[in-house]
Amino acid sequence: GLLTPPLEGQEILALLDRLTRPKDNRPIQVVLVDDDPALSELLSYQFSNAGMTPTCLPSPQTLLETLGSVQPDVVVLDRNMPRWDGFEVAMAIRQIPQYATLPLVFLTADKRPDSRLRGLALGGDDYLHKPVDGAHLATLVRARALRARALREKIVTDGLTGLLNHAAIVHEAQHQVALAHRLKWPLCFALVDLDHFKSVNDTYGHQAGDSVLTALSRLLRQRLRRSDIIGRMGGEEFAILLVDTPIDKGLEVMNSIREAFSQIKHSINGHRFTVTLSCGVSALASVGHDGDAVPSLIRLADEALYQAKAAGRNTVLM
Ligand code: GH3
Ligand code: MG
Ligand code: MG
Ligand code: MG
Repeated sequence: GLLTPPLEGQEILALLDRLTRPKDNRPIQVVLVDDDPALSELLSYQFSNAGMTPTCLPSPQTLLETLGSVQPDVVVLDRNMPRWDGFEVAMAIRQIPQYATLPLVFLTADKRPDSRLRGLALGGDDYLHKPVDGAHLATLVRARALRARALREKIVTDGLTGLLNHAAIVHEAQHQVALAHRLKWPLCFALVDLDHFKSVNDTYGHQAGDSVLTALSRLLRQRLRRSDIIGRMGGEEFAILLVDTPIDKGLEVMNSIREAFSQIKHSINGHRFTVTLSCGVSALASVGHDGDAVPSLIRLADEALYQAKAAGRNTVLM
């Protein structure tokens, strides 16, 4: 927190843009690493013409930082660069778990068959020779990008509700905490747990229970802002990151959701019934700037949730 420099205006706008824009509409980001400036310029032009956003690096020196800031969909990598071997770069990238599924395309003048095999064995998804047909490369990059996005989407999504899964919400929480510190935004974390959900399953069946879970996920999506982040922690427990939200506002929002949910008449397999939820809310402001902010946020919200249950359920507490 204190060690990071304040953001410049442009940087803030870029962050806000990334936060608020629907993820699927993000143009495909291609990072091209090649020491040949003429080739980079040509390919860059072709990627742009195909509606993608290229970033060219003349050497892999700053590639890791670029991966972090650009979040590319595909990396196109030269093999022979002064002082660098593209194969070693690929190995280094593949050792980072977060980049295990990042498509890597080798584009090289090295036509030896054993080089091709090594490139593919090291985790390259394709091995193309120079000179390359621009339309071929652009089409291949787009297809790989879309497939990688679909895969990543699946990895972070809860199958029943379509919300973020546990790992993804914790990951997002870390990101949002860092952002909130830098932008000096308030941030709330809410844990929601359905009341007496076991008896819903026992009385009306597991399928009815599932449909209550999807009803809650729909309500959360309707009631929260697009910039808020919603996940299913597991079972009948949900987590929400209320971005740029002070605690009084967070309590108000969660209370209106609690109220609206309790009004829903579930009608499943001929049964009609209502279900309530309890909610615990914590605020970043009461956690401080140490590295353990996310576990603290979760623990405080969980304690508040426990109090809400003890207070008779159908309750929101901080
Ligand atoms: P409390 O008000 O104290 O939270 O009581 P509860 O019954 O909701 O809590 P408990 O932890 O005893 O039971 C949670 C139930 O949630 C048990 C489990 O069968 C059910 N559950 C968890 N995941 C799913 C799911 O994906 N689908 C369905 N239908 N039920 C689930
Ligand atoms: Mg080269
Ligand atoms: Mg529970
Ligand atoms: Mg419960």
